[in-house]
Amino acid sequence: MRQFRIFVLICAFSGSLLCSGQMAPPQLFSGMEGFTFLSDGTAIPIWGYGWVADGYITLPGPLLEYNQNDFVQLNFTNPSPESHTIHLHGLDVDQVNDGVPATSFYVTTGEEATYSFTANHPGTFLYHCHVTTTLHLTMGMYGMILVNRPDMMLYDGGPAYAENAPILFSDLAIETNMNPVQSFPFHDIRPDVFMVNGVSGNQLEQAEHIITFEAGQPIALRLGSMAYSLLRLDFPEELHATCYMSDGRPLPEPLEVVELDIFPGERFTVMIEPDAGWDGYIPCEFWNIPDQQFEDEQLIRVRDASLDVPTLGTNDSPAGFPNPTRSSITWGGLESICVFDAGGSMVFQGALLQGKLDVQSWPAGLYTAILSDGRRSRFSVIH
Ligand SMILES: [Cu+2]
Repeated sequence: MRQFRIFVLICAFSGSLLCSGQMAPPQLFSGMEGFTFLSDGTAIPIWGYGWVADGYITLPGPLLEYNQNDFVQLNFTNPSPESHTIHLHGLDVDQVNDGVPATSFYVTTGEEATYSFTANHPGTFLYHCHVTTTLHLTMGMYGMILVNRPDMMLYDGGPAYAENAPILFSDLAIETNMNPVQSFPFHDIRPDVFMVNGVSGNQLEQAEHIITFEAGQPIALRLGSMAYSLLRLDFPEELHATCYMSDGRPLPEPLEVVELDIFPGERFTVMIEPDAGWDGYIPCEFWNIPDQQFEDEQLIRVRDASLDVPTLGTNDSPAGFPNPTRSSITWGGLESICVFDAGGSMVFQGALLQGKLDVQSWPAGLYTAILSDGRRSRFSVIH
């Protein structure tokens, strides 16, 4: 009887391991059939990374977060028609796990791979595909990596923060994304879309892109650039901005910052502790590097969470009806969408007739609709 009880306990324990996901760690995939929407609603083709469990790619790719000293096994699968890699930009990894194909390996179509490393240093890092790099970058194959400390200090002996705000700058050239045929020298691209966390213009006024704070609670801005442009940030004095880290290492001395230049591939950690009641913007200028010309400005809004201010959009994903469906699904008030199947392939892009999408001839399965304002809605087709 005693032995039987022990056996039951072991089963219950291993069951909880399975349930907590430890037996199946999250897996990234690469896709070449994605879309992103510009602030004017134009759909632009992208390539990129996404979680296998989600089934769609995003711009930028998913934020990867680890704790200092984690032994990371980043699982990656490539169902797309071309080879890709994950270059772990700025992390201290060995050569074979670095994702530079000539010195490590390509992940070819249909292959799976695992990148392994120990996250020794807390800080802000990046990842991107390193295959025909300029082309795969401008198509959208990049994301941010944060290595945090569980005690919420930036680094051993550093200041404590209440929250991370990941901010990834990037840009793209519409012509290249519309017709992605070949790589090109870095200085030859002339981007015409300038983005913060994958969006621009009034998309940055959506609730999910506004940095909210509680008075007295410092926020760690995790700044990184995958842009071809030079970034020039202006920190209003009410933010009390101090730079503590550069490229994943502490600065010898913290620096109060008013203006900060960020070159391609650089990362900075800037702490802000805004004045109570503040609601304003961090202006971010994009400058063309070869000819030193001003290109564009994006505004990151920072707002006291206690202010009752209306904002554009929400994180709420509108539910289609009926769901699951056999014949059609309707979203009230929507005009156009992109839909992806569970394998990450785009199966529909275009206008809806009175919010209605006919799915009668579609294979049964789980689908993700991406709405023109960037929100997502999932539904199932059954037969
Ligand atoms: Cu690639």
